[in-house]
Amino acid sequence: MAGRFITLEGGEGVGKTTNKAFIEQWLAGHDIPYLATREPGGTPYAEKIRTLLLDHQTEAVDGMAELLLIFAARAQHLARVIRPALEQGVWVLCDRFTDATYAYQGGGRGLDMGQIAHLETLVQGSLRPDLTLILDIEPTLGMARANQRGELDRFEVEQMSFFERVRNTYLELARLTPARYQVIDASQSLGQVQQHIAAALEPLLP
Ligand code: T5A
Repeated sequence: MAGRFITLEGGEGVGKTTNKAFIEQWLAGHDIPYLATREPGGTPYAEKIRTLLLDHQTEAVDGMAELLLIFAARAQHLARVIRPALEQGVWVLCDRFTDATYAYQGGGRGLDMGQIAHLETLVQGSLRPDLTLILDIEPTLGMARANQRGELDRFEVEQMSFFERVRNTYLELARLTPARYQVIDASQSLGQVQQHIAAALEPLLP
């Protein structure tokens, strides 16, 4: 049986990294073979593209160049890591995936959603996550949390209006396809957030 594909999404500082560790514990506790990975990145080659994407650059980066790099990294990640794992029955937990591209490049940068959808089909075929957890928080609160962690990357230095558009795009994606998404209020205590995450995961159990 194919593994299940779970993605974690949300704006900056919503707690994806923190809750990814919780989901890993949950999967291990249910004896589910799993692989935890992230985007952009997930393979040595794709991680090099991640570095390029997140590092501050001396020249302005064209939105289309950024978009194509993200999908180039994703193609590598899918071919080398995600598809082989799912085919072997291993569950894949991925910190960000294509919903982040809709939210950041589409919503945030204002790139054409139709072009993103075209690239999604080109790179993924019909593969979509089985479950996408969107950790939702007011961008000001998320950025306050992100700021505590130290130096900000090339995305984190954007204006607050950028992060508002990112958030609204995530919420719109969830509204359009409610069966695949669970929106979780990430301003709650970590314990409450994790209760909601566990409840969202339960229906995936065999
Ligand atoms: N990107 C990515 C695109 O533009 N397009 C794409 O297609 C893709 C895939 C890197 C960047 O790439 C962009 C978007 C991103 O800007 P990333 O590494 O996932 O992606 O970047 P971040 O969102 O910055 O992820 P982080 O790991 O930096 O933040 P997290 O994981 O959301 O937050 P986390 O877990 O580190 O928590 C932040 C702080 O808050 C606390 C934690 O302890 C921590 O200190 N915290 C809480 N505090 C109180 N209550 C809670 N409920 C808390 N949850 C966490």
